[in-house]
Amino acid sequence: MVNLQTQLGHYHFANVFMNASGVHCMTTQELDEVAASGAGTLVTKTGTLEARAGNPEPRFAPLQLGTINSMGLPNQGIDYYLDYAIAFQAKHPEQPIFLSVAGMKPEDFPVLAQKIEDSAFTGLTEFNLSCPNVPGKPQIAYDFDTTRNILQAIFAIFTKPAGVKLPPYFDLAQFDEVAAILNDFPLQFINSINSLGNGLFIDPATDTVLIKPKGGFGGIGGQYAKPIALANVRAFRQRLRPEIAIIGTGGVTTGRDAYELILCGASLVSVGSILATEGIGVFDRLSQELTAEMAAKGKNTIADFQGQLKTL
Ligand code: RRO
Repeated sequence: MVNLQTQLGHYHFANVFMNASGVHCMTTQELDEVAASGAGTLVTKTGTLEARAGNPEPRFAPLQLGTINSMGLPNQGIDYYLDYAIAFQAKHPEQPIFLSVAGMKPEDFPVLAQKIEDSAFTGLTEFNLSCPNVPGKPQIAYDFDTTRNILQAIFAIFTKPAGVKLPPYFDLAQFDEVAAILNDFPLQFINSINSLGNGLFIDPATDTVLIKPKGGFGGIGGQYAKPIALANVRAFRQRLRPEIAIIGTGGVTTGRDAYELILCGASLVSVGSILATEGIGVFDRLSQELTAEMAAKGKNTIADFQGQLKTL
């Protein structure tokens, strides 16, 4: 019998699938809908110290093979998501969830960390180092010195299970350098990858861009991202300490896509674009498809094939 159970550190999940932060997780209603779906866990929209309205609309568009977004970190603020997570864990002690947070400046990260440290939250915290869409704010994790400094500031005070959301990298030297930084900290996980930052799509009928912020530049997700996601998960699995688990994110549209991310080393699989375009029923479809793929390959558990990509 195939089962989709997985674990990350000492946390157990009934199913490998979850939403990607940003999709279907802005409000308590959306979060409750993910919780009630076929997903194994959920993550909140990335919360900042203060609530934010985000960028002007239109700021999201579906594409033929994915999505483009420049939301600009709209969110209800850390207190809203922390309150939700603490209330959720009281109701569902067996279902650990993820809280995503980000600073608008490096000094915000230890403030966020202290708030979570001092709270009753017992789940996992994802520090988002890779938002591509706030005008004037570069993606933190492309700046390796700042990344190290932020992790130092976080782990000087933070003792709860934590991970980082990373942008896609494209050069093997970058994987070496980033993994060396990450291996110096007591991370439970990384989440790889965020959207492909600053892509551009043009409407052929009108010769205009599809979204308003930043002249049309936005993060690309969906099938465009899958090969990059596979490579990032694989490259980090080969370089990170084995205790640092990987949440694989990027382009998962079918159960086979999830199977491939797990082959590359993912312990959990999150879905963004396909959740945004297909809706909450996607979790049941993906679970059925992954179960069928595993059965066809003679794999009963995630551990039976996790990280076991074959090379030539
Ligand atoms: O809100 C966003 O514009 C956004 C964020 Br914080 C992120 O991490 N990734 C993304 O594609 N959009």
